[in-house]
Amino acid sequence: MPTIILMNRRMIKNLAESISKEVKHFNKTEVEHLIRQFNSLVGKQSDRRGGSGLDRARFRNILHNTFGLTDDMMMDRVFRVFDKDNDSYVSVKEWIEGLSVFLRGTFDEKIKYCFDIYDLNGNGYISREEMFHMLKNSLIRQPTEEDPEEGVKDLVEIALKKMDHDHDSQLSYADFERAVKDESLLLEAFGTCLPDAKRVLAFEQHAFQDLSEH
Ligand SMILES: [Ca+2]
Ligand SMILES: [Ca+2]
Repeated sequence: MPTIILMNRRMIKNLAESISKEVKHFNKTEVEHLIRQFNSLVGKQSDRRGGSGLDRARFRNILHNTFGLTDDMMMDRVFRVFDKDNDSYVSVKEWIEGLSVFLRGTFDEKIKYCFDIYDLNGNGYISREEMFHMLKNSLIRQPTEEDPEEGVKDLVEIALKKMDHDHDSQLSYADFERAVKDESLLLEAFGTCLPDAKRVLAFEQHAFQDLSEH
C-alpha cells in the first residue's frame, strides 16, 4: 500500500524541475525518484505534520539503518547540516541537496561538508574544545584503567600539530582543507559522518531501480 500521497504527479514533476536546477549531482528523473522516496519516508512518520519533512528521530534512523552511521553525536551533526533553515525538519529540498554531497559530492564538497559537521558551534573554526569533545565522544567507549581524557588531550595536540598551519590553536577552513588535501584520511578525522561506498551504491540502486518504469 502506498503511504499518504501528499503530492500528485504534476506537483512532483514541477518540484523535481526546480530542485534539479539547484542540485549539482542528480538529474531531473533522479530528483523525481528521490522526491517519491522522500514522501514515502515522511509518510511513515507517526507524527503527521504533513509536509514539514523528516524529523530528527526519523532522519537518524535512516542514517543508521540505511547509511550505517553509528555515532549519535555525528548523526545529530549530520541532521543539523542537512537542516539548513534550522526548523528541526529536513524538507524535501534540504534532503536532496544534502544527498547530493552525501552520496555524490566531489572531494572539495566533502571537505566543506565535514568541516561544517565538525565546527560544532558554526563559528567558522574547529576549536580545541570542539576537537576534544568529538574525539572523546568517538574514542571513549569503554572505561580503561588509564586516564582516558589524557589520551584524548594528546590526540587533540597531535591533530593541531598536523593540521593547524597558522598556529592559532584552532582549525580554520583553510587549515582543514590544506591538511585533508595533503592526507585524505584526515577527511573524517573527528568522526565518521559519510556513508561508505557500498552503502551509497545500495541506496542508489534501491532509489533508482525502477527508473525505466516511469
Ligand atoms: Ca529544515
Ligand atoms: Ca567552532
